[in-house]
Amino acid sequence: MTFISRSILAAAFVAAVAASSVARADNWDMPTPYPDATFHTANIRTFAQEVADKTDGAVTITVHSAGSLIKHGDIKNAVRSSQVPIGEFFLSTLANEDAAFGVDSEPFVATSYEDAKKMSDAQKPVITKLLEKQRLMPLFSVPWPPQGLYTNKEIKTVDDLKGLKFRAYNAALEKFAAAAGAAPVQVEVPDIPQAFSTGQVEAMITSPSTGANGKAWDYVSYYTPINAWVPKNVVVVNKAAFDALDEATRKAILDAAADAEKRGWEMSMKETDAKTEELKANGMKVVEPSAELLEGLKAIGAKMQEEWAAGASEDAKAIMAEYNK
Ligand code: PCA
Repeated sequence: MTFISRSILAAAFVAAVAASSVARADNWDMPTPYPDATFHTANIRTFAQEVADKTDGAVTITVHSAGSLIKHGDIKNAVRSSQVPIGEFFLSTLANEDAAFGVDSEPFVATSYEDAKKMSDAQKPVITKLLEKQRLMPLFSVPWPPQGLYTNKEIKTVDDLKGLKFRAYNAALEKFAAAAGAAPVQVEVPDIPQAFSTGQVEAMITSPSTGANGKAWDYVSYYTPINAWVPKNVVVVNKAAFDALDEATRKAILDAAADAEKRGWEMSMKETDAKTEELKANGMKVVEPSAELLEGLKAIGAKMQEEWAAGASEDAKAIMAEYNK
C-alpha cells in the first residue's frame, strides 16, 4: 500500500469516527397554526426548550406560530413529506381522512374534561396506528377548553341562530352550524378579528381562550358557554426524522412530550375560567344557555351522530364504543 493510499484511509477513518461520536445538532423548524398568546403555543415553546435541555442541544426546535411558515391546512402534509420534521394542527381537521380523527369534535358527545380524557385515551392507540401509515407519530395532544357560543344578541333558542354568518374551523362545526340554520364560513384563528370587522362573519363557536385572545368584545357582546365539545390539537413528528436520532435523544423527546401533554391539559383547564372571566371583565355578557337552546342543539348533535355512525370507519366506531363503555 502506498503512503498516499494509507493516509487517505487514515483520514477516512478519522472522519468516520468523528461522525459517529460527535452528535450532529439537528435544528427542527416547527410550524403551528395559532398565535403566540395561545396557551398551546406557549406550551409548545416550553416543550421546545425542554427538548433542547434534555438533548443537550442535539435537537433544537424553532417554533413558527400562527401559520407563519406553513398554513394550517398544509401542516400535516408538510410533516409527512419531510418538508418539516415536526408540526402542530387541529386533530379533527383530519376527519375527512378517517372519522377516527374527528370524534373529539362531534357535538355533545364528550363535553367535559373528564369526558375528553376518556375520549383521548380511546382515540390515542387508533390514531397512532392511522398516522403510522403516513410515517407520522403523534407526540402529544392537548384539548382546548369546552366550546361556547359568541353572538351579538342573546341566543335563547336554535331559531335565533338562523341566517347568521357563522365562523367555522372544521367539517363537523360547519355541519352543526348549517343544521342550526346558520351560514358557515371557514376562517383560521389569526384571521378572526378581520373576518368580524369586515362583516364576513357575525357569530362563532370556539373556546373562551380563542375568544379572549382575539378580543371578541370588539365585535360581539354575548358569550354562551354551551360546552358543546372539547377538541384537541396534536403535535406530530416525521417518523424518519425521529428514527434517525440516537436512542437517548429519542427518549429525551418522548419524555419532553409526555411532560407537555400533562402540562397542556392543566393549562387548558385553568384557561376555561380565567378566559371566561376575561370576557366578562371586558364587558361581554356571559349567559348560561337556556334549557330550550341546549335541547335544540343537542337534538342537532344526536342527528349528526346518526349520520356519523352510518359513514364512520370501523376504527372510528371502535373508539366510540370504547368511549361509551
Ligand atoms: N380554538 C381554535 C380551535 C378550537 C378553539 O378553541 C379555533 O377556534 O380555531
